[in-house]
Amino acid sequence: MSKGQQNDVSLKDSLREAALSLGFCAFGVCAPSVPVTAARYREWIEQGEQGGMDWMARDLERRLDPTQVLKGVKSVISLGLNYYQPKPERRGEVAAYALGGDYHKLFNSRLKQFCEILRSHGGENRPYADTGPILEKPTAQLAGLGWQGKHTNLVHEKFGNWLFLGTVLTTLDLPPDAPAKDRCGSCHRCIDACPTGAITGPYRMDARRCISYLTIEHRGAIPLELRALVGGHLYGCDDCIAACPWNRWAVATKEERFSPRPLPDPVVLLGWTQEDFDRELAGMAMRRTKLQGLKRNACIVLGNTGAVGDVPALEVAALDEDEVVAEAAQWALGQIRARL
Ligand code: B12
Ligand code: SF4
Ligand code: SF4
Repeated sequence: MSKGQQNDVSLKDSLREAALSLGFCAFGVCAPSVPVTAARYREWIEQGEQGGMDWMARDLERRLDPTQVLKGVKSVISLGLNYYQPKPERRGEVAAYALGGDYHKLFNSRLKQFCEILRSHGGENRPYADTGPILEKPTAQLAGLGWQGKHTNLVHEKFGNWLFLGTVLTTLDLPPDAPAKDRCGSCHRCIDACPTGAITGPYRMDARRCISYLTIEHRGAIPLELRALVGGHLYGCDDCIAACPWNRWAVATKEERFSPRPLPDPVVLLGWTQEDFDRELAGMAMRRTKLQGLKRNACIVLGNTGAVGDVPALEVAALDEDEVVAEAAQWALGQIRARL
């Protein structure tokens, strides 16, 4: 090994230590190449499987090629943050990632600190977590953090399915890690666990059927034929990732910011004003669905799980000035009455 290579290795080791001391639990490096799955991404867009997430079809070449995002990029660093925690029992299930404070804030501030360290070594950097033009899962697989399971999410051998991912493009030249191997084998538990059939085959998912998409990203009415399948999910869905046997060694996160915050029953949410929403969900990722979306979701949950006690609040919601909420409430009333 030449002296230059040795320096790169020790720089990478010190960056790994810095990342771990900032609270990240996984670190890996890959070259800035177009992932081999890029063709699959194009296919996905061509088939319209992104639904209403139009931004996914924009700037496609840039999204698939890190060299178009940062001029002179030599390495891509992938980082993972553990968010596992047992879920509180409640009517109206909320995905684990959204139970506490918005992870984007914490992740971005950690990434900023990490980039300051990179800069002290002379690198120019671009940090991303979730919202940037980066395919974070294929990147993390290339950097050795884990593999994209049949549900398409990244699975880590130790932390299971409960990792947030972030990516830093850097002009520093770092030795790459070996890509992680797929360890799904003949398992198909995640596919079986999906209530809506959104995992249309191994490693393929149609976002238009996914409860996470329908309850968070989708604006307007939830398609009639999918409403009963949404079941008790109020915001997001963990069914496929929770079913994975690789979660067996998952350990609870130490991040206090992710601790579950109180959230009232869906029937109470129906009576919320905009002020209630702003006050109660301040700093939470759940705000993404907006008040209208949250009330719409609450109606679907009540339609699927509610009883006679929920009827008065739904009758008020059925007169809501928002058409989507009013229609969802009428649907829920019909479901409850049919059960009575
Ligand atoms: C859009 C998006 C969504 C969409 C679409 C989901 C999806 N699977 O892509 C919706 C809203 C549904 C969603 C839901 C969720 N999301 Co999301 N989402 C994203 C986002 C912004 C982009 C992902 C993307 O590019 N999708 C496009 C598809 C085509 O890409 P892909 O999944 O990589 O598909 C590849 C493979 O399927 C493969 N492939 C396809 N067909 C075939 C066939 C064969 C034979 C093979 C071998 C391969 C193959 O090629 C494709 C291209 O690379 C990322 C952040 C980011 N910038 O990456 C977060 C991200 C993926 N989401 C995340 C999370 C946590 C979730 C949820 C768990 C949240 C929840 N609990 O409700 C669910 C999980 C649902 C699921 N099963 O995927 C995390 C995942 C972390 C992890 N450990 O993997 C990310 C990385 C955000 C983050 N920074 O932490 N999400
Ligand atoms: S998040 Fe839920 S609906 Fe979406 S693919 Fe996974 S199990 Fe299916
Ligand atoms: S549940 Fe099974 S098939 Fe699905 S990601 Fe986990 S190991 Fe792979």
